[in-house]
Formats: sequence, C-alpha cells, structure tokens
Amino acid sequence: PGPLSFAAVDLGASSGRVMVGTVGPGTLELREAHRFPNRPVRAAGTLYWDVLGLYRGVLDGLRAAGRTVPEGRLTSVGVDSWAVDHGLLDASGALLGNPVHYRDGRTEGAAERAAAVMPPEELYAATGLQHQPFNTLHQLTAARGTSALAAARHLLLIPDLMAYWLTGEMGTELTNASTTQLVDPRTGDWARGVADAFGVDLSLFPPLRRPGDRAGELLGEVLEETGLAGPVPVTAVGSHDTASAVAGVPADGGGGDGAFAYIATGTWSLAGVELDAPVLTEESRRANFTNELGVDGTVRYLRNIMGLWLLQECLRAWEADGLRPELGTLLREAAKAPALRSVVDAGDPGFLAPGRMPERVADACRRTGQPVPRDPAETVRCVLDSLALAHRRAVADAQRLSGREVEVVHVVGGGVHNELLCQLTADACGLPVVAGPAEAAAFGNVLVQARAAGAVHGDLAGLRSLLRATQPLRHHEPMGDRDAWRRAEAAICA
Ligand code: ADP
Ligand code: LRH
Repeated sequence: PGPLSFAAVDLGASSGRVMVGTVGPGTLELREAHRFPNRPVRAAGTLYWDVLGLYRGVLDGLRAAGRTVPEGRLTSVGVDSWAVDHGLLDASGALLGNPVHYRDGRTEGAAERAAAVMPPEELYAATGLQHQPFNTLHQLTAARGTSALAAARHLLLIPDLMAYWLTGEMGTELTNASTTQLVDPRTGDWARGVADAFGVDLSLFPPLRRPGDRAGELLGEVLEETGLAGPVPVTAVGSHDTASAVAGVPADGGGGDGAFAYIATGTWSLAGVELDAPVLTEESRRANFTNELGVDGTVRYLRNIMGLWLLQECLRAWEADGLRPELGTLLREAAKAPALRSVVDAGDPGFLAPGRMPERVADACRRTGQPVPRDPAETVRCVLDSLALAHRRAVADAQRLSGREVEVVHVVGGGVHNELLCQLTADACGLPVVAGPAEAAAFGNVLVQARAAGAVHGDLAGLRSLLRATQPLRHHEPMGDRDAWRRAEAAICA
C-alpha cells in the first residue's frame, strides 16, 4: 500500500491549524490545510476561549484537508491543544458555559488556597506538577460554588471536548490529564488522595485513554459538514500539544547527538528533558520543574517559561497604539540592538495576564535598576535576550536535577522561525541548537496516528529518526561572550 494520510488538529494559544500528514516507510510530509487565529474574548469580567469558533475552525480545516487527499479519504484524525483548560457538560452532554482561559484572574491566590488544603511538598510528591495557578485542580477550586460546576456531570479537557464533538464519545487522554495536577506520574493513574483532599469528583472525568488508542469515529453530521468520506476513525494522540511537540523532536536516539534537551517555543517556552521516571524531590519542586506525562510512558521533565507570549503581547499593544509593527522588520532591528543591555525574568508569573506588555517589561527593567528599552526594537531585544537566558537556566537546572548531561538542544515550535532567538539560545546555553520543525506538535500528532494505523513501526526513537531523515533542520553553534550570559544570570538571580 502507498503512503496514508492523517489530519492533525493542533490548537495553540495563538492559532489553530489542521495539518495533513502523509506517512509511509521512509516518507513523511506535512502540509497546512487550514490555519485560523485563536482570539480569546473578555466578557463580563471573565476571559474565555471562543470554543465554538475554534470548533468551526476544526471543521473548516477537516473540509480543507479532505480536498487535498485522494477521494477525500483520511486514514484518521488526531486532536491536540494547550493544556489544563476544559469544558463542563451536563448529563445530556451539553456544554455548561464557555471554557475559561487559563490566563483569567479567577485563580489568583491559588497557591495560598491550595496550601491551606495540603502542604505544597505533599502535593508535589503526589503529582510531580509544578505550581501554576491555572492547573486544572486550582481552576476547579476557583469554580467551587458556581452553578456550572454544580450541574456538571462530565469534565472534558479541550482536545477531548473537540474529540467528543467530532465522535460523540468521551475520554480523558492521559498526557493532557497529567497537567490537571490530579494524576500520579508514577502510575499514570488518578491521584485519588489529592482529589479527595481538594473535594474534586473524579467521576467527572471520563475513562483515561492513551496515545494510540482509538477515540471513536467521525459522526455522520461531521462527515456531512466536512465532505469527508467515512468511516474516519479518531485516534488519541499526545493530546497535550507539548506532549506531541516533544514526540516531534527530531532527536537522535542512536547516540549520535547524545542526550538532548528540548525547548518547545510558541506562546510558551517549555524547556527540559525526556525521562523514564519522574523526579519528585523537594529540590525539583523548589525549582518549579514539572513531571508531565509524554508519549510511550515517558516523562516530560520541564519548566514553563513565559515564551513568545511576551513578544505577542508587545505586538498587540503596539498595534493598538497604531504603530503597525512588522515582526520581520522588528526582529532585524532587534538583531542590531545592543546585546544584553537589560534582561527580565521570563519565568515571572507577573507576566501571565494579558495587557500593557511593553510597559510591564520596562517596569521590570526599572525595578531591577537596568536601562529601560528606548524603542520597540530594544524592547524586542530585551524580550529575546531574557527568553534565551531563561532557556539557559532551565536547560542547566534540568540537567542538575535529573542527573542527565545534555549535548544538544532541540528547539521546536513557532520560535524556530525566529533565527535570532535560536542563535541567542545556543549562545546562552553554550550548546549547539538544532532548530526545527516549527510544527513539531503536528508531526508528533501525525506520527502517533500513523503508528496506530500501521503506516510506521517502532518506538519514539524510530519515529524521530523518520523526522530527522525527512525534515530540514537548521544548526546554530554557540558563539559570543559566554561570560556575558553568566553575568546576566547573576543579575537576574540577585
Ligand atoms: P502556539 O502553538 O502557542 O499558538 P506557535 O508554536 O504557533 O504558538 O508559535 C507562535 C509564535 O511563533 C509567534 O508568536 C511568533 O513569535 C513565532 N513565529 C511564527 N512565525 C514567525 C516568523 N515568520 N518569524 C518569526 N517568528 C515567528
Ligand atoms: C503550551 C501549553 C503548555 C501549558 C500551557 C497552558 O501550549 O500547553 O504546555 O503549560 O499551554
């Protein structure tokens, strides 16, 4: 049989896309069928995702995907998206209100509220999850007493909600479930003690499924809407976008590259290493490293860094001011701006909420006694230097805390298009960076489907070798003054 075609639905915080992957032995191609913006909406004081708008984008994307494959025939569909967020559904399966955005302010004070229920050391030992105010556990605590939660009989994480609308079947995919702070990373099962202590009803979650499991079949109404030729199975993938992105890292498992670190750079930078078992030490908790679950029983041991969100929000502010910023031009100017003139802590939760980003970056420089960026180019340079510095710290901490030495850093995600960021990351880490693919999450999504369908075989290393053999990658060698990064790090840590 010839190569098979798969649709990867990949919903990022800044855009959603439906990609078509063509896979066979020695063949791996990915084409964009449809991309649509993901624009949150604030209404009556709450920040929401436009979840039906996103689902419309998925349907439009599947229709576009069908037009690109012979006889409109897809072998299967897989869905991944950002983590932690969810819809609540009543007993009939109707959505009870719009899913709230993880950047909404309702979880402010989550750390204190949680500590009153369970000491943070105990919570970390049980779940291995870094503290983020938006972890599903804290969102459910914040939603306590609302009529939606009272009426809810099902809770579906965003990709599981999309899969439910596509198939009529409910499930909870494990890699994304691991971001709820309600899963024990040692067993890959629910952390029942945590759920009991926090009063979370685990029966809201439909049964767990794993990447590669069958997740249903496109409903008749979906086939009609999209023009696809049925039957089309939906396959569970690493439905957490970062799990799919890490599966889509073109690392050399054969030892050529040695151990690798990865940085998935999109709206967030997720920087860390892949492990066989979680690290649940107190030192790891204090360093705010997380143990999320990956494809094939792996552990994604990583830290969340604010990522290109800082840049996205600067661009949005400048646009609102009528400046009409053009990203390519700004990046070219930023490359010429003075290096490491000022840096901010790109791990600071103070940058989580939307709004006024250039001013907030300037305020952070002022507070730390550093020069304030004088124009957009200098602000962009400050943001990129700060991200590279945070990448350096995360890669170093991941090695120290896991005991694994790293020889190469793989950068995947939209940030691959930003050559300056990739070079600064190589310089800051003092390690070679391999950049690409930008659409690693879609590749990871497609490869897991393709393996489930028998189009490819093997373990993660085998899937990655197919990526390495077929995709263009860019190499960045570390350059410049190493000591400058050490000094910048010392300034931030002080
Ligand atoms: P997410 O999945 O979180 O929505 P992506 O992985 O799509 O994020 O990455 C989006 C980011 O990638 C943008 O915010 C932008 O900074 C960067 N990016 C995308 N295209 C380009 C480009 N052509 N040049 C530079 N940066 C780019
Ligand atoms: C990246 C991501 C990240 C989560 C955040 C909520 O898209 O899934 O891994 O921490 O969104």
